[in-house]
Amino acid sequence: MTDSSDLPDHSPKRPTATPIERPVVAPPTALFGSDAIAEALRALDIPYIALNPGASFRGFHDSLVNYLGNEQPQMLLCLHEEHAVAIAHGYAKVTGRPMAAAAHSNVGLMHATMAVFNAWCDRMPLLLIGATGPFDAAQRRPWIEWIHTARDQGAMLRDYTKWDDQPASAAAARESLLRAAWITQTAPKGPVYINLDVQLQEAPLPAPLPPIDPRRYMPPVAAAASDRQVAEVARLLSSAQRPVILAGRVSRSELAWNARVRLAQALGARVVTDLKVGAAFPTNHPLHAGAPGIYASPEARDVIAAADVILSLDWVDLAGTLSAAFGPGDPRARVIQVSQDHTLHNGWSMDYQGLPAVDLMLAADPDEVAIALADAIAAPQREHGAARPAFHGPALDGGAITMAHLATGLRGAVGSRDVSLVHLPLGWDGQFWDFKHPLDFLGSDGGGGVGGGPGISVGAALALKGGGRTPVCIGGDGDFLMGATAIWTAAHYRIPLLYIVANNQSFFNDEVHQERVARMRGRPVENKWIGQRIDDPAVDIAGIARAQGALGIGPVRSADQLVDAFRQALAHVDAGGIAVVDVITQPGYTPAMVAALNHSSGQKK
Ligand SMILES: Cc1ncc(C[n+]2csc(CCOP(=O)(O)OP(=O)(O)O)c2C)c(N)n1
Ligand SMILES: [Mg+2]
Repeated sequence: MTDSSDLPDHSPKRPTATPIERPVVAPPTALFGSDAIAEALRALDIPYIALNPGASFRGFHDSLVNYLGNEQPQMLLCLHEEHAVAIAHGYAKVTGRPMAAAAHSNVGLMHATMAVFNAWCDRMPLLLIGATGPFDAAQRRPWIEWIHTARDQGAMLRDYTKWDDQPASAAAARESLLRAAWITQTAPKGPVYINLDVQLQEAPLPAPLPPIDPRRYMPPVAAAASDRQVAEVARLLSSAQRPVILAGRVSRSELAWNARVRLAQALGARVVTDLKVGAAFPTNHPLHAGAPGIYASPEARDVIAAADVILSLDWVDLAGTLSAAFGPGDPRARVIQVSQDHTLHNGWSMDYQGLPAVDLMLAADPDEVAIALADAIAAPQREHGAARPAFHGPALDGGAITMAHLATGLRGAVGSRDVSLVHLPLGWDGQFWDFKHPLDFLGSDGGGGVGGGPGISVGAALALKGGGRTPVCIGGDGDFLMGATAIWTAAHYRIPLLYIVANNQSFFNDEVHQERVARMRGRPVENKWIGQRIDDPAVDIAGIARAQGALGIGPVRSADQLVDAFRQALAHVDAGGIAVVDVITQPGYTPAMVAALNHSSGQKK
């Protein structure tokens, strides 16, 4: 059996950014080191390379334009390296496949790092190409190539990449790219980094590289559980009284989605899902417990606490969720974990979370295991009542806008069209919007790095382009303002996207924290906004959008204007554009979110 990327592909057809930026002519033969490197990228079927330019990869840049003709991969110019990586991250969230990104020697890479961390924590593939001034010091141009040469650039991101390399010849660079492409796509997926010496890129090729077939260097890695393990888990689950499935990091495959539904229905298992990762189970299904959240809802916690057997399909933070449900000490239920994530854990990043109690561990792909279990447990599908009714939103009157109004207005404007929510704000409540398909929601930024939202949304929109789904981002104002210039890349390459800013005019998450501290210390809560509020002057978010060639609408201040504003924006998106709608939104989080933020460090579990 193979990795989930080999499951039948239900993702939209490979999209293309609008073909602009066509070079005049392309020469026929590979003459330089970077020509061979660019050729290897093409052979690896890398569709795009998002970048901000730099002299350290000017040879490679030339090869992409003048040797490959800026096609396959096509360059996507970005205004910040963080966006280049975030775009690749968003693209991978939809397709499960890597795009390339390139970052200039050390300073560009420094800009890129937070986005690499986000992709790492989200376990998304990414082929990051960097460059360095000549490693041979005798060849360095004065000053600039000295400041842009660092002993070990890979060290900057070695702790949150799967692998990195600094090859010393064109032949070695090609091998390095093949290895990188294989590693990044092999589960658990994650970013890889290759650093290209400027001299290696610019040196003439001594001789053409012998042709190779890259497919022979991408062996699928067996990721299925053994028949014996599947039988054992099937037996445990079938004899459980109150089985619960925690559907975590799974792929966008429809086949695996349907298998999870079959499995839950055959077992009568309750299912919990999570807003940190993409949609994993129909949220309106009668077996789905509570609404998905960044933290488990009270209903989800109750269902978990009552379970006798728990099947975790690579659930993010299994230990934290179990302790939130069962309290301190060992969980009462038997716990089955399906995950290969431990193979990535290292001593630097604690994104591996707490150590969960696990009675049975399948180091296997969660999609493969769900399919195998659904096939093994051939019990008749039980009746489970009617689907949960859709969210009944508040009246869209002339009053101030809450997140519930925003969701209701969006629902009114999109009607029955297929929408992918590519990013959601911290104040979102999972009950606002049902997920009925793996592409209905793509999960969060992974690493909690604010500013990732715009780039991730643009990358996801790129991958969804031409696939019949409308990409919609709803993001915080703080997140938008940190990453706002990613909008230009979408405008420039005609990537359709509806971007709604839930503008509470604050880094509100941290107002909640200041309130908590004030209460703990008996100090005035009224001061919580200081150093948090983004006002006086209020930022003209629609203006920032317009200034980059997007349609900018707003600020929208009353709920009765929402549907019209969103309809106007959608018309622009349907015509191939990016629209940004600034919605002045009342601050507020779900009770589960507030409780989690107020759980102070050092507090007993
Ligand atoms: C790069 C980065 N800087 C700071 C933070 C701390 N932080 C977490 S949430 C948040 C506020 C984000 O603001 P916004 O997107 O407007 O969402 P809101 O909190 O208002 O719901 C901040 C500053 C972070 N997570 N990442
Ligand atoms: Mg905010």
